[in-house]
Amino acid sequence: MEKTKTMEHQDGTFESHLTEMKGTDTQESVNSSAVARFKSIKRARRPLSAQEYIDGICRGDMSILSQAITLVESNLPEHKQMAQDIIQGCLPYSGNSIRIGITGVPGVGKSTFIESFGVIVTAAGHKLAVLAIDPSSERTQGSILGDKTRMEQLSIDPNAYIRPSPSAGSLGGVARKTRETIILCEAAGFDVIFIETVGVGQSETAVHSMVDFFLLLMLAGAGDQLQGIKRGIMEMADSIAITKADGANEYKASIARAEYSSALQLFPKHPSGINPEVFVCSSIENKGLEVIFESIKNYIATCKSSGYYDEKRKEQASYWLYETIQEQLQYDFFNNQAVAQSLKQFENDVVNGKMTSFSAAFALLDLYKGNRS
Ligand SMILES: Nc1nc2c(ncn2[C@@H]2O[C@H](COP(=O)(O)OP(=O)(O)OP(=O)(O)O)[C@@H](O)[C@H]2O)c(=O)[nH]1
Ligand SMILES: [Mg+2]
Repeated sequence: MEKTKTMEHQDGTFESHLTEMKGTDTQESVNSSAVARFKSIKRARRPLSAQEYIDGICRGDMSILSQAITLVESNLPEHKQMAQDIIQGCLPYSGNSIRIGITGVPGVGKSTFIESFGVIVTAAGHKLAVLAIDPSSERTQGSILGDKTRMEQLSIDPNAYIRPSPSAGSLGGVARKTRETIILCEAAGFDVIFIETVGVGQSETAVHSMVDFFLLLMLAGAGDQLQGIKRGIMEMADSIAITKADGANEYKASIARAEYSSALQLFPKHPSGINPEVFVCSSIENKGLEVIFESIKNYIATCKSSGYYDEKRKEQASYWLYETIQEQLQYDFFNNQAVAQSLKQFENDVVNGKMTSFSAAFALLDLYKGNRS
């Protein structure tokens, strides 16, 4: 464009090509027209109504879904009601997904597994949402956040949605928010949902109570104790997958598979009536992953026909009723002004032997009951 302007002078002569380049202008690092456009959009944006959120989610609008999840994660009282209205509106469109919990100690290969396994799931025509419950997220701002950039294929897959875990709050609170997020994702059309958690013993119960299938990832040859996996977590598992079964590790993985298979036989019978399987897989070499997905789908189909699937989802719904009551009561109690003002003093009295823990607890509870706002 610039070229034609400078080439022809007004008197009709042409400027030499050699003098054409007068040096380029320094490019602005910010595209100012784009900034102006975004600003105008921002100004134009009015808060959506609950119904607009619900409609947006149900037509699969990812931006509206993300905004609604942010409301679910918010602790602001004005967001809470809105979030509940949206969840309630989405509830009739939810429930139709395979919810898979994925757990394992740090370094077992969860993120790499989710990336490779996720690609298989979307290639099979599913829409996949990846959520996380991460008790360490207050420190790390949600490990999945960093992972999202590492999940190279999945993060650009139009059929996958990766949501970083909420970064603050009690485990109970974070878990409840994740459970509510599942409902929104299902209403948005996601039919497979992964919920990742670090298997260090706190969050597994919460994840187990919101999934249809609980997959425990294990390392070969590291020993149960080294892996910090408690027996209780193994009992919760619907299947175990030994990760990193490639190269020199392949043989060790097959030994571990045999060991875990026989260890599982000593466990109480699985409530579904289906014996947990032990798989070996390599996320890096993409080996053994399809068979895990097939097995999960078979498990779900069998549980649906036996009635166990519905029974478990009902149990989970009532579990979350009680969990939410407990979490909310605790939140109210500790955020009660009278309690907050006196708690430290009572604690000092308790640790200095001036009061028993019980009488201090009851005194604080009385304070709370008398000062409920
Ligand atoms: N050889 C091999 N290495 C793997 C495989 N999967 C993961 N790894 C490696 O194991 C290390 C840990 O993998 P991650 O996927 O980050 O493990 P993680 O469980 O998500 O770890 P945290 O996020 O810290 O809990 C990385 O260096 C991976 O490259 C595999 O299938 N084979
Ligand atoms: Mg990870």
